[in-house]
Amino acid sequence: MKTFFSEKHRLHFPQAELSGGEFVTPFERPSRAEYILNRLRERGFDAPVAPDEADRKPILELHDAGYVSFLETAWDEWKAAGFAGEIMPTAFPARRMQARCPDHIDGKVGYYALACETAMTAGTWEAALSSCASAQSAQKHVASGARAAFALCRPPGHHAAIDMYGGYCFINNAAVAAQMFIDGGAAHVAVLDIDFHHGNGTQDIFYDRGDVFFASLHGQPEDAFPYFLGYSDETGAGGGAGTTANYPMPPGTRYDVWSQALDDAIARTAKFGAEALVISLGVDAFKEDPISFFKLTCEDFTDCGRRIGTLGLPTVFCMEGGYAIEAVGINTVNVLEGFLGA
Ligand code: 5XA
Ligand code: ZN
Repeated sequence: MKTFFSEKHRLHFPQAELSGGEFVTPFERPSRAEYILNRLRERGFDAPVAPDEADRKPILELHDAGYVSFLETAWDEWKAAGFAGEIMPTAFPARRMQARCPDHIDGKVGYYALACETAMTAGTWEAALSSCASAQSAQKHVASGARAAFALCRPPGHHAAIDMYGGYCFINNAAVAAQMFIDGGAAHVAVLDIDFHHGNGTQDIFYDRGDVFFASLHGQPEDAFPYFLGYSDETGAGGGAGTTANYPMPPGTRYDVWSQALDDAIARTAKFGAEALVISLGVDAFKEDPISFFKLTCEDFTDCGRRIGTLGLPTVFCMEGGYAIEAVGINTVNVLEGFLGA
């Protein structure tokens, strides 16, 4: 399986994340990619390939143009406003307030952010674009006949909604890959999100569409970020009624329960008639992840990959979360190896 990866991910490395009332070094950090690359090498995968330049067309098919332009110019506007630090939101359009985009960059940041932990810096936009480029090149590789490809995306993407960033995500890489399958002629595509956190952005993007099935296995919103989406009664709307499936699970969930949800999502993907599959590949369901509460083991990730592989679909894996830094490479590659062995 080919890996697509851009060194430009390093351009995004905020110094601070707001976590538990403190500023800490972000959990989502460049060294995550190094651990994954090392493990791929150790396990004999081919050296990663740099992606083609990002194509903005599918990005703009899914994301609001004002949002994309905000991401592109935010850093310059922030500096021009005289701010010395990294970009962080301070005010949000909360209940009974106006959801109108202000002119001042401080207000714009709150308008487009869905959470506070994700800082932006000078290189964030370029890194986000390069991350999406990896997903796009992986999709093109699979659309040209490869069984599967791995996009080692950083920053990740599944929280990025039509017009909101947060949860370390700016452009929804997995959604863009799915859209490219549709643009290439597929009538039905599935996005299966196995990251610990609900893929609120992907759900937002495809919620009223009947051509993309979205399933997410995640920490229940009562207890886990992003808190305000991901309940089991969110099942799609309008033309997309019935094409969203949420599997929220409680603290302490182990693989026996988690894998039942996975099997159900897999069965529904097959029933949907998906012609291609995009996996939002987060490995933060791992038992030692520092910001999550599921209890999957390293071996469970291999079995998870094997079960996904039984679908026999052309598959693009897009990297999402996973912060148990020593194990992030092992668990990621275990999914890929399990898939290949299916
Ligand atoms: O999948 N999403 C993540 O891993 C980000 C969680 C951010 C929590 N503040
Ligand atoms: Zn996550």
